[in-house]
Amino acid sequence: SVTIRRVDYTPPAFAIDKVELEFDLAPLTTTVTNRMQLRRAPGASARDLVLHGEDLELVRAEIDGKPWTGVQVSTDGLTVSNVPEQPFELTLVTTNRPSANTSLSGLYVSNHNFFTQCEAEGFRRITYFLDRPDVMTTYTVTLRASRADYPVLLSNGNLVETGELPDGRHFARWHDPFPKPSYLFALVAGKLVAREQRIRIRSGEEKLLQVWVEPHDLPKTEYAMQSLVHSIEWDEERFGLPLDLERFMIVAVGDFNMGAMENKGLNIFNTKYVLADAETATDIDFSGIEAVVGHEYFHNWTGNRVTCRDWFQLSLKEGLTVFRDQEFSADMAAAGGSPEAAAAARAARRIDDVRGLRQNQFAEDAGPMAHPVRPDSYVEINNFYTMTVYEKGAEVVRMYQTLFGRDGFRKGMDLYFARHDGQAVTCDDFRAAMADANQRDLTQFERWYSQAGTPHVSATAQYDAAARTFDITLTQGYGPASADAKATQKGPLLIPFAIGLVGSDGKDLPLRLAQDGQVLAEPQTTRVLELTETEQTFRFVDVAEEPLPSLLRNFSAPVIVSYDYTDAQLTFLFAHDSDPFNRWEAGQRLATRALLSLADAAARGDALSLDPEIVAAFGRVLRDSTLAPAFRELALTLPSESYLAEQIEEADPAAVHAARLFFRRALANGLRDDLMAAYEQNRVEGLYEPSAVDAGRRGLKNVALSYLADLDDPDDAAELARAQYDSADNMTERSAALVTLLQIGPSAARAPLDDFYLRFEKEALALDKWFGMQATRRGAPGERVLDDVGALMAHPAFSLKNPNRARALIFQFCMGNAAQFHATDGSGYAFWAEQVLALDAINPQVASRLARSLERWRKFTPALREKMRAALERVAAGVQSKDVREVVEKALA
Ligand code: DPP
Ligand code: ZN
Repeated sequence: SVTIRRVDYTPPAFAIDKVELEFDLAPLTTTVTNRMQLRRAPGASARDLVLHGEDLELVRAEIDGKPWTGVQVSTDGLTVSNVPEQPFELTLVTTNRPSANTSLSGLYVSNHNFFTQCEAEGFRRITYFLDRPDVMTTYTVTLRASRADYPVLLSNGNLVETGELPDGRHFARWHDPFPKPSYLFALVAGKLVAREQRIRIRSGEEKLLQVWVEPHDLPKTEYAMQSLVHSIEWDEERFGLPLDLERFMIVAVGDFNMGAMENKGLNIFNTKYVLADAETATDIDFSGIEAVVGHEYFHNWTGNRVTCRDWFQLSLKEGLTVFRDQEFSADMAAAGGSPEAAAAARAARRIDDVRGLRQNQFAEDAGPMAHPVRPDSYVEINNFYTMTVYEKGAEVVRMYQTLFGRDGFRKGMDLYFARHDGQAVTCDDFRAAMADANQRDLTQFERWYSQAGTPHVSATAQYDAAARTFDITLTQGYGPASADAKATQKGPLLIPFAIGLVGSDGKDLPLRLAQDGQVLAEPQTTRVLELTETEQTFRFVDVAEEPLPSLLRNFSAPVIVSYDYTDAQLTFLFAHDSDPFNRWEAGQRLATRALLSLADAAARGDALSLDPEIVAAFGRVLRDSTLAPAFRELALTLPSESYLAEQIEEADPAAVHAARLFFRRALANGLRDDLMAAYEQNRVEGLYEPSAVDAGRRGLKNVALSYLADLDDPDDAAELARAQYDSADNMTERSAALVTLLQIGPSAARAPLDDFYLRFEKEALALDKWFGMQATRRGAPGERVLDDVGALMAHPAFSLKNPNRARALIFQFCMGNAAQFHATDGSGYAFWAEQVLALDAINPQVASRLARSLERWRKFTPALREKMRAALERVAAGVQSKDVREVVEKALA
């Protein structure tokens, strides 16, 4: 395999002034006529033009209207020899085979309609091109197809012409006035209908918004449209960024590798992030739609108007756009509530985002695929659409805002667009805009982009009662990491470290920071310290009593913090910290510590026991009706088994499972009445609404139900769950009830499971849930959930070719059911190897995601490790794609 390196970047030798594409669409063979106006880049002297291309048949090549014979086709492209010195027109006619394209990259067919997916390198599967993001040009696209089969013909930009053709065919011509890289090209053709809405933006211009779906799905598009309208308003309000095209389209497709794609003016979405109604979608689905609609819309500026110079800069658009969608979701959740409710809603979003980051990105950063936010090399770029590029990248962007405030961040954004609109740029350009707009030297901050691994900060504190000073010493470094990751770790980072000091009454003490003999600024209760050295001591003065430090408030940097808290101190912070993130964090620290010691005892075969003080601490939060239900739900949710396994040197998933189950049972038995009360008090009456407040209440109620199902006698819970299933008028309640019944046991769940299937037989997204909940079922001791998974693979509704379905069953089992996947007989790993190889032949991108579920194999007990290695070696021996090969070879290295 060929490794591509960032240091080898060279600018393109040719520029494309404009391109005209004509498509004669037919499922078996589609013909593409590509007419490009080309010129040598200034200073370039290459005689040959080298274009990217894959799986294409070349029919004809012409230069300036004359046949050109100097063309050489290879497996990855086309070389056109001795091209003219002066600007010239190159015409290439090629064919491709959409219905045979199971990779879902390039032009493909899904349910008889045509779709494209071009990011990162799919455009080269449509025509020969300079398929790299720094080649931007304007596109005019003509689509021709049978009118009966493909009444709707869409591409980027504005519709300029439509008309009839002989033989029942018709055409549509689209022009996109904005120069764009090829990865943002899109076309859609088929039997689709649109929900439409016209809006007026601040300039007074009217815009047409459309959400295109299959006809039977039209009633499920209301929420996506509403989310789009909110996104457009929000980006104008918060960042002054308007919608720049006459129309903006979203199209839903059931076969899609990713969540969605931000093609200019024609976003293509996985149905999962468009279609929703109360009956088929959960609160989590609704909030996913809002976030992803926002995300793709926000790319219109951060990604499309200003794009990436090369794929190493992917986080330039992804980290920034994830940060923007997180802020959007938080603002939406907070809208309309009291200040307290708004703060609670924001905190809940922050906790959710950080939990995902710590569970998945921290593990990635500690494993064989660890890479910096701006990677230095890759074999297959599709493998680098990662948690690090997206989620850690978003944290890096958030740190600018933490350092400079909202206004300073906005100034940096304004300067970024003033400098770079219409360009393909780098992460350094973004950092320079932030630095210059805020008159700040951000040289050291560059290390956040270039160093892999999760930074560790350890804190120690010293109170001097006589001098009334409190010293906090912060030391930064990295934990164990792969050799490649270690090699990137060159020096200390600039870490914005937010801190508060909590007094014995539970209230924040005023903070007066002393530096160089000076007391800085007015007292405040949270201060962002700037840690820049490997070790640094900060002194607070006039501290009236010995405080308890509240560290890294609101998770002000993507780091692991250690501090020697006692259980009693954590319990105190869990009850009092004014920073809601850290209040939640104190409970998580308390639980994690107990869970890890329980896992240790379980691994040794010792008896398990839990301090009643810990149960009491959770009980107090559960009962505290001044806390938002969404917060209480998050506080009651224990760290996942996979997160806990990451914290252990040599993980034993069975022991972790036993520990977590024991902890849950202890809470259930200790808090039975409180859980029952939480269940009763948080029933939501009236019409279903996916609001943050209602969702929080349902969430708390359902987490209470799930604990009640872990009582020694789960009969009451079974009865509640069954009644909830039967009376549910929305998917959140219905699916939560069914998951709880599955947790109690297969016999309790059998009838509702059958009912669910019959009810939603024709609803693909709901059926995904049906597969998923069976794959993640806990299973009784000695029971093999894998046997169910095997049987479900033979179900007529199962298909490996549909990524959502494969993810619902196979990924959910391998990534969401740790104890069963890591069964000591190795059956989970054998199943994994078989499915990775089967998917590899169909869809390498999907296969490669599944392949990653074994990359932390070295962290497990020796017996499991050996079985995992054998499975990895089996895949390495049989793999075809470079996608999967890169993952397994890095894992085994
Ligand atoms: N469509 C993917 C995203 O928006 C890749 N750009 O993140
Ligand atoms: Zn994105």
